[in-house]
Amino acid sequence: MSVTADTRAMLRDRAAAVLQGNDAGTWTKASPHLYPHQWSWDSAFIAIGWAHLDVRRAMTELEQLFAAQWSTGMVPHIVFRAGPDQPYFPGPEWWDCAVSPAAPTPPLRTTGICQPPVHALAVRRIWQLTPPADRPEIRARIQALYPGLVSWHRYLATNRDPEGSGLVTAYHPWEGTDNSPRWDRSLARIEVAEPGPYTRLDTAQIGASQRPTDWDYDRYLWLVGLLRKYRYDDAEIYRHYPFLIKDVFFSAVLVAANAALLDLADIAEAGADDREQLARWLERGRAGLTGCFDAESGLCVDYDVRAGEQIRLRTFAGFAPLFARTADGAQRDTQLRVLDSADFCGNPRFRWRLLPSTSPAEQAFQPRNYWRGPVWPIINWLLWQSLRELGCSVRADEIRGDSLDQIAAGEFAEYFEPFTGEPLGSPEQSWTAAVTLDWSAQDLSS
Ligand code: 2M8
Repeated sequence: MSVTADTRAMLRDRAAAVLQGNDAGTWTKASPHLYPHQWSWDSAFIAIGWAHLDVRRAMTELEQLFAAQWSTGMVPHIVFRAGPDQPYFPGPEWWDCAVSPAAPTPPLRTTGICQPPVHALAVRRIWQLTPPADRPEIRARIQALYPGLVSWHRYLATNRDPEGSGLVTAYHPWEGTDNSPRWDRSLARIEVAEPGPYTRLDTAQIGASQRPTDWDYDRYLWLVGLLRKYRYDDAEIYRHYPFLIKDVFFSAVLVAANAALLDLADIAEAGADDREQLARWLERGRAGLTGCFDAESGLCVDYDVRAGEQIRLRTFAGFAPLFARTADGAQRDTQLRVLDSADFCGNPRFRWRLLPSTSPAEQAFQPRNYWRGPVWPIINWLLWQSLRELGCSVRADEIRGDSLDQIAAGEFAEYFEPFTGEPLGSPEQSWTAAVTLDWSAQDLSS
């Protein structure tokens, strides 16, 4: 059953109200209670949502985030902005980023890791949505932000890829998809994991069965302790640290983001050097992903640098070639077939034909647990964007329609149970509202 145009317009208004409710003026809380600070990739999606309401506010969101950029170019995964009345664990004291000379100076306080670089995609969307009268101002603001975006991509293409493989090395499960089973074996290999006493705040708000386990948290926090010990220095981390993963999803987002920066190069009046470098990173990223494509499963596989082994699991990340808008037609067709197989969107028991975070065919699949099974709207938004750019507009539009139906039934949840569509995690999650605004605009304009 599909919702009517009126219901869609109401959904759009409710999505706008969620963003406005989480708006802190110049930045937006990722969600009202569970995530009260500014998160990196959340902010990028949020900026896309704001662009439908106010392009200036959308730019401000990203400018605030980039104000906390490290001197290495890294955009930190959290900028701690909420006051002590809105606690979050682990907070800035746990990260103690002042140990790094690259961290921004107080009062700015951040974490010392990063998340997928969706930001350039957001800037391109903002520009597309900018009304003619606002173009001079927004163009100037994009020009001012562009060098920061290039230096962010440079950080990922160099410090996070000293091998020059085209693949970004993730340092921590918190670099995007927290308790994905992709990390299970690598986390299990960590020998000591005694981070010291701590109290989780997340499970006081959300049922523990929908969140990472204490076993996971022990390892997450232990790894933060090691990063702190190495003073967040990439070379030191590469020498000693136990968790280094070539993350195909992160790498695919970087490919798409490099393409977006190239699309913006004229608007930003980028120099020839930047353009050449972006094109080189883009090609290197594509080649890197091709190198981890597994023809048998039709999926891309992550790689554990320390263990020297591939991570063979069926998760959404395996569709990295689609997320990177692969130029290889045969690879694209294989991926589209696997995407709609019973292992993913085509599972006959699914309520909607959407991409789950983990395949129901995996032993590790848990339909109500965070990144181990549920459907995430932002992942389906990235897939929708890619499919459109790859010319698969019919399938893309189905994903958009099903996603909107799911959100209409489930009220801007953080993630959804794939068989029942039950809303899970945090309610009023900003990025769910933001992608709803972007998807709804397609209805209202058609
Ligand atoms: C989730 O992660 C945070 C830690 O960063 C948490 O569980 O406390 C993830 O879904 C992450 O990707 C997301 O950016 C963040 C805020 O929505 O929540």
